[in-house]
Amino acid sequence: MKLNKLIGRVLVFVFVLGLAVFDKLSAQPVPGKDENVPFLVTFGKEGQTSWGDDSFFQIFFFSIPKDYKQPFYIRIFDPDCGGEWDEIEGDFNSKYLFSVYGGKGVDPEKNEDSKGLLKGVNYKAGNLLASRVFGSEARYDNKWYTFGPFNPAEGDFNEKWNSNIFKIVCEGVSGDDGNLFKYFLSRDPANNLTIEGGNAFTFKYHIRLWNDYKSVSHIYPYIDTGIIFIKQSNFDWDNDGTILVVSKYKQGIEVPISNQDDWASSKIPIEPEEVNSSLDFQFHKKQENEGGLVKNNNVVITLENQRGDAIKFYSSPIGGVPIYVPKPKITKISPKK
Ligand SMILES: [Ca+2]
Ligand SMILES: [Ca+2]
Ligand SMILES: [Ca+2]
Ligand SMILES: [Ca+2]
Repeated sequence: MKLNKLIGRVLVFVFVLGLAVFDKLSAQPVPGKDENVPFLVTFGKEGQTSWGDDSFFQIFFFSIPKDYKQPFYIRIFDPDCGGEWDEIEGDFNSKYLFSVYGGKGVDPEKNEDSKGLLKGVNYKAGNLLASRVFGSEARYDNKWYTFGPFNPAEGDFNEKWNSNIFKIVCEGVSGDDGNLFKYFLSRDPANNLTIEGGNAFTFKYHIRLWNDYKSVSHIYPYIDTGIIFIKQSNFDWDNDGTILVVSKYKQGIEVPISNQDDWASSKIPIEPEEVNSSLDFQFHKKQENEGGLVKNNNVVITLENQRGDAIKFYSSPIGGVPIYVPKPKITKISPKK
């Protein structure tokens, strides 16, 4: 091989490696960078479900690779409900309990109840590591609050992913207002510094959509071995735009959307080529010529497989953002005689 050709190949390799590392490093904001979701949202339990939260709590999991042994932190942006970002009903009079869990019972692959999808089950199994109640507090308005330090060994170890799993629950314990916030899994208490190979996931996403026409939000469910179809369910979509499902195999399947305070569900077939990769659910806002901007739209989405098991969506898509690859047209060649 000629030297300049070799150098070229090495440069390409370094570039690709760099991209892979960058992808890993961008995994800890929640919502994730590729998701382009402005905020998570949880309402106080005296709120109306018609404002876009069906259950008044939400759960997130963090996975930390086994070989990361330093202390880590879970940071919350705008944990208060008041001042900037949050959604007021009457006056700001709501309180939210954020609690962090580790230890046995947390890993949802071993404890179904931990997913927090079924009514009346204990979704708080595990050891309570930290908690705090936030109301309307100027001190934490438009600012970060830090939980930790936590020891990665305090998590619930998952062999398949070779990672320690932690969980954070946000519950609207009183009031009726909407708390908008974000998380960051950090190796520093005062700055957002990523942990290589770390990721975050949930089974039920409570989010705010953008207040503009052009921004598209995404979620990236991971399609594990054995999945042949998935059922999507979305809540209180306010008839806002379209949800498209894209993969390397799907150019864009439109799925039914809910309107006000109701659920819409549908089944989406999975092709063998889509197993062990992520799908891209794209949330396109209703446009000006389609009836105008739907403002402050809070929505919930869940996914399950053909057996009724909930499907994870990761803040950083496993295997990267899927891109549709058009299939080459096959021309039949008649066999030679
Ligand atoms: Ca605020
Ligand atoms: Ca209120
Ligand atoms: Ca907030
Ligand atoms: Ca809504």
